[in-house]
Parts: sequence; C-alpha cells; structure tokens
Amino acid sequence: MISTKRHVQQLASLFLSKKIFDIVLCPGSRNGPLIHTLAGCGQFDCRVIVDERSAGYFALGLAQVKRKPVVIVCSSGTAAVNFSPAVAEAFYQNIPLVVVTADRPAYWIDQLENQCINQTKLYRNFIKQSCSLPLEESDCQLWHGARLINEILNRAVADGPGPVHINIPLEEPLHRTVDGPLPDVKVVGDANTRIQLDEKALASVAEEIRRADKILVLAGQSPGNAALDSALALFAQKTGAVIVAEHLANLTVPCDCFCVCPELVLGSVSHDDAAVFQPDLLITCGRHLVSRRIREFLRAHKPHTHIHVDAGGGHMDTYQALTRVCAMPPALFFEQLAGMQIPKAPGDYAGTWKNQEDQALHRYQHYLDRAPFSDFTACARILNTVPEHSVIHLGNSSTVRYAVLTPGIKGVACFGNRGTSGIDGSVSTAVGYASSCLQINTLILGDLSFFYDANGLWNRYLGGNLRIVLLNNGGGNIFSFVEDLAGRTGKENQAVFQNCFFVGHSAKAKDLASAFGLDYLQADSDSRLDKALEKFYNPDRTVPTLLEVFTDARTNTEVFKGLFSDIKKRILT
Ligand SMILES: Cc1ncc(C[n+]2csc(CCOP(=O)(O)OP(=O)(O)O)c2C)c(N)n1
Repeated sequence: MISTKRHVQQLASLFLSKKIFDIVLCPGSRNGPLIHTLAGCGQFDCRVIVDERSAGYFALGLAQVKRKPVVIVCSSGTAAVNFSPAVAEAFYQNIPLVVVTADRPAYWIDQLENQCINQTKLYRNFIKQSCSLPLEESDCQLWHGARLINEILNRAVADGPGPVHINIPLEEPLHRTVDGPLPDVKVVGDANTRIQLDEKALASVAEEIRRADKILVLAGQSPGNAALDSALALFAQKTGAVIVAEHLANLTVPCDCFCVCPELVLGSVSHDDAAVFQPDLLITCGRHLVSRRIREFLRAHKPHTHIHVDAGGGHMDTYQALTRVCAMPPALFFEQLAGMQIPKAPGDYAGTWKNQEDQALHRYQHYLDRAPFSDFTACARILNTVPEHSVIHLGNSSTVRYAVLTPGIKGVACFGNRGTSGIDGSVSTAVGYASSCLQINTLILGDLSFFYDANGLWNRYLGGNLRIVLLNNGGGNIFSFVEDLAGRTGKENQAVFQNCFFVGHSAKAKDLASAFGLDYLQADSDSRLDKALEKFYNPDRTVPTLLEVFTDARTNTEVFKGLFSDIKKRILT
C-alpha cells in the first residue's frame, strides 16, 4: 500500500529512477504518508530508528559505505532539528544525504499548531540545496514538484556531493492509502561529465610544477579510490613530489615518497630546521587533516604557489597561500599532469621528508616500547591488531590524535567524523556503516563520546561484525593536553578544569552493553588487553562486542606530552 499523497508518490518514484534505495525512517505521524509509501511499496531498503540525531549519523555511515545517497525521513518540529548535526557533518565531508522532513501547510506555520516550527531553510548554513514541495496537487503543481525533486537529487551527487533537503507540507487526512503502483514521473538526467584541464590551464599548471624544486601534495580526508592512488604514484615518480596524507585520506600510494605521519615528522623538527620542509609548490586535495602541526607549519612556511583540487571548486585557503583552484576530481588532475613532459625536480625533497619520518618513527617505537599502559599504548596495540581488510572508525578526541601518530595501519579503511569533529555521532555513524558491510568494523572512542551517543546502539542493526573499543579514562582527557586549560597554576583553576572541562565521572559501560545486547570484555593492563584482543578478534566471534579499556587520565597526559619532547630531543641529539 502507498499513500494517496501524490507529491510523496512522485518522490518515491524518482528515488527509484535515480537508484536511491536506502532509507532511514524516523517514526512520526506527520511523515505518515512518507512512511506508508516508502515502507509500503516494498521496493526500498528501509531501516527504522527512533532518535533522529542518531538516525542522521547512522544514515551518514550508510552513505559512506554505499558511496551513494541515503534518504532520512522524519516528522516535523524538533525531529527535523535533530537531523542538523549529521547534516552539518555530511556537508563538510561531501556526503550525499537526502533529508526529507514532513511539515504542516505554510498557512499553519507559527499559528500555535502542535509540533510545528518554521522548517524552510532549516539547515541553510550547511546544505547544498533545499526546497519545499507544493501543497496542491494540480497538474502544474505536480510538474513543479517533480522538477524540484529532480533538480535536488541531481545536486546531491553533482560536483562535490553533499546533503540536500526536501521539506514536504502535508494536509490532513494524512493516512489514506491505496494499493496502486507508483506513478511514472519524468526523469531529468544529469550527465556525469569528466572535467579536464583545458590546454592552456594544463600548460600553465605544468609550468608551475616545472618551476618548483620542492613539491608537496597534501591529501586530506577522503574515502579514497584506486584511480587516485595510481595517479599520485605516477605523478610523484615523475616530479619528485612528496605525498603526505593521514590514514583518514585512505590512500595507498605504491611509492617510496609517501609519508603517513606528518604530525610526527613536524613534531620531531626544531623550529630552526623546519625551513627545509617548506614547499615551493603545495597541491592539496581532500577534506580535513587532523594534524595541527601541519596547519601551523604551512601557515608559518607558506608555499610560493598553492593549488587546491576539488570537484566542487571549493576555495580552501587553509594556509593563506592559495593561488589556483582546479574544479575537478583529484584523480583526473594528477592523471593529466602525469602525462605531461615534466623533468624531475632537482634535489631530494621527498627524501628529506622520508628520512625525517623514518627517524621519527624509530623514536616513536622506542618511546612506545617503554611507555606505561595508557590510551597511547592501548591505541597502538589495538590499531596494530585490527584484522587486515577491515574498517576503523575513530572517535573525535584523543583517539583520532593517537591514530594519526600510529604508522603502519595497512589494508584498513579509516573513517571518522572530521567534517565538524563532533563527539555526538561516532557510535551511530560506525553502526550505520557496519550495518551494510561484511568486514569487521572497529570503533575506537573515548568515554564522553561513547556515553554521549550511546543511543547509537538503540536500534536493530547491530551486526556480529561490530567491535567497539571504549577507552575509559573517566572524563574528557584531551582537555588536559591543552596547557592553558589544564590550569597548572592555582587551586581554583584546577577545580574549574576538573569540573567543567574534564567532567570526571565513574560511569562504566558494562550494563549498557548488556542492555543493547553486546558482549562485554574489559582490560586495564597491557597483558589483559592482549588477552581481550585475542577474544575480541577471534574469527569465531559472531556477536557485536564492546571492549572497555580502563586507563589513568594523569598517566595518559604525561605519556602524550612526553612523546613529542622525547622524539624531538632524541632526533636533535
Ligand atoms: C558535539 C560536541 N560537543 C563538544 C565537543 C568538545 N569536545 C571535544 S573533545 C571532548 C571530550 C571528549 O572526551 P572523551 O570522548 O572521553 O575522549 P578523551 O578526551 O578522553 O580522549 C569534548 C567535550 C565536541 N567536539 N563535539
């Protein structure tokens, strides 16, 4: 059965035509026509999640794994507002969420109706495009509605994908259904154009490359793709460029000029020696980087030329040195340039980076082997134990910072909500991703992040491939890494830090795990962690499992701060 509402029928029909099948529904009455149609027609893969904030993030994870649009549908009022965090994250990560909100007719907005707010342009600061469908169902309004839907669904995937919003005003009666097929609706196609640099632009970029002795390619967060890997390898071979990327860039560039721990490299260099790493030409692609040091370094040692390559044409002047934007997929950009006659740059700029990285990694290992049990050592152990060809999701706090310092996480896809770095959706996103993926999915996160989004476990889609590592240090440990916050002077500052930043607590996750049907393991030392990890990743384990690792916040802080003073001191001496 489907709803009698014809705009809703058209929407469902166009989803099918555009091969959008994945739907996350949040229960409500105003969105009843949408639920009747999408769940009732039997042609969609519908999931149901009650908490809209969690549902939004779940859908985001689903869209990451499917690499195509996922639809989220909710009722009106705060239900729609609760999608906001995931919409913002999707916007800054270029993920195509199709947000569908049910609404009252415009004439009832702000007229003391129940569960009613002004929903037009609700996500205006972080949405690619929004529209409200017409209320009436005349031929002209149905044509108008179909045109709006076509355009918005095309926009979700065009030139740098992103979230879009369709608001649907609905009049009562809401719940009449018919047993009919979905209508045929005219599909407006969107040609998938492969953009290239034209002859003049190509010659001009090639000239900039020829003129540079030190070329740095810096790749930010991205789902990764094999075409980009091989194009980058060719480009680097030809030009002598160094490729720098964190795990979240999901690159596996088959060449020896690929540097994966920029935070360690730059953390091991003294201020006076940093100039040798300064690029003449910087080429960036992808989204955010976690490393604070690379941002500070490039702002202090600006490249002469900075080209940003971005399918959406974004002008990302992160280092205040931007000179050119190439609005095209990065793989095509590097492929095209690798095909040009460009002599290899003199000197060994890539070697300078690689040598420093080798030394820094050596010191890192030396430090790790001697460090006491802590979040740092636990993270390294876990990241070195995750099964090959599995997926890691990193929580936004110290976890992601430890991960970018950890070398050699090979054959693993790596994700995290770095678009806006929120701690509010890590569990839901990982659960959404894992729900549609056969590999083992390991989420590693801190205690505040875990308890914040514990509702991410409150759904029917937890699979046997889900592994959660909760690093429970009793609060927001990352804040104690920030020198000025930790308030080393005065008792009052200490009290404010403990109460208002660290927010110490003694909550444990065991009962939550059991409430949501997860197996529970725990560890509080290296040896217990090793034993727990054996069980955790035992191939016979077929239930979602939570491993809670208890660490001491003070030790964590000392170990984290000690790392950089140690690697810098040892490399310099
Ligand atoms: C939605 C949201 N609220 C607040 C913050 C600010 N914030 C960043 S890290 C953090 C503490 C995280 O603590 P936890 O998850 O326990 O990790 P740990 O610092 O112990 O590694 C907070 C509150 C944020 N990033 N996102």
